[in-house]
Amino acid sequence: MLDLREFLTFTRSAVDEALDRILPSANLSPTKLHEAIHWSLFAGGKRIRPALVIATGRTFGAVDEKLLRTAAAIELIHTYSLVHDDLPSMDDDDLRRGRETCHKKFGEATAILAGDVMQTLAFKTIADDDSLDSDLRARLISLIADAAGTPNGMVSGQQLDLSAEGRAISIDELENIHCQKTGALIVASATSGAIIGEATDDELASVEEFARALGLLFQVTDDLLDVTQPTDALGKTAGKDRAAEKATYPSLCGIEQTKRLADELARTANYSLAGIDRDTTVLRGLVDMVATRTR
Ligand code: GRG
Repeated sequence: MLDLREFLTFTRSAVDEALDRILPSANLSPTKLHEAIHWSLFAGGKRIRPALVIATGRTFGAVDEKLLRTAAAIELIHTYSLVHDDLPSMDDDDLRRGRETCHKKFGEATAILAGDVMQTLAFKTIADDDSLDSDLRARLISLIADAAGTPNGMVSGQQLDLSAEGRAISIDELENIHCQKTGALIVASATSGAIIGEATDDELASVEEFARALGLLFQVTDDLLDVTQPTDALGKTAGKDRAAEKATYPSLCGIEQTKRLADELARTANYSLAGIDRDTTVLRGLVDMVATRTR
């Protein structure tokens, strides 16, 4: 297995190449729409979800050729969710991935449409992926649609989050919001890779357990970064949660307790990998990277 930094450099450029092949050119009419999509996608996102698809797939012996389009499809869904999340009717943010948000640059209507295209293109990408047999494509589309939508996916998590604004919520409620809003797509990334790699049902159960802990760890570290890092380092507006009086792990249980929770989630994620009799070095590296990230 490659060293983690090499692995992340490779996945970033391979996924960017795949996205470039999948996307309509930015010069194609209507250019405003296509430019908005390119603006949002090629803006220096961390590409954690595609890295997870590829790392998990390789763990179970899948070749990159079979993983890359699904990895790119999940990045398309993730980026659409960020574009819509930044809209004035949702989080109303001006800065994303270190540059102007899509609606600030291209206007609100185009940002909505750019998000719509990224979502539909994601599912078309998997439907058209002739490196995978058709049953597998249908299984991936169903799995990813559940994770991106409702009743327990990203969109329902976003609705729960919006509905919780301005009122007190419990830790359990917060965990439920995050498992849906952020966790579901992270779990789908790992399980997609495992399914493409033909993992057994037992292995799949361990991957799900691993990714559930990783997804929550990702959100807990996001909450910590919001209060500990400046806007420049994050590439998005820092301190937004506090300004919006949003419930977060630090606001509900304090910074030190939140750090302990992050340690515990990292241990749970690594412990879940112990149930998989494969080389899980890169997956462990990803846990460490999420636990210690600074943006
Ligand atoms: C609008 C349908 C809809 C859903 C939005 C994901 C989401 C749901 C909202 C984002 C709000 C947010 C800041 C959540 C915290 C965790 C998170 C998803 C951070 C952004 O993901 P990164 O850090 O971003 O992987 P990059 O830019 O690196 O890809």
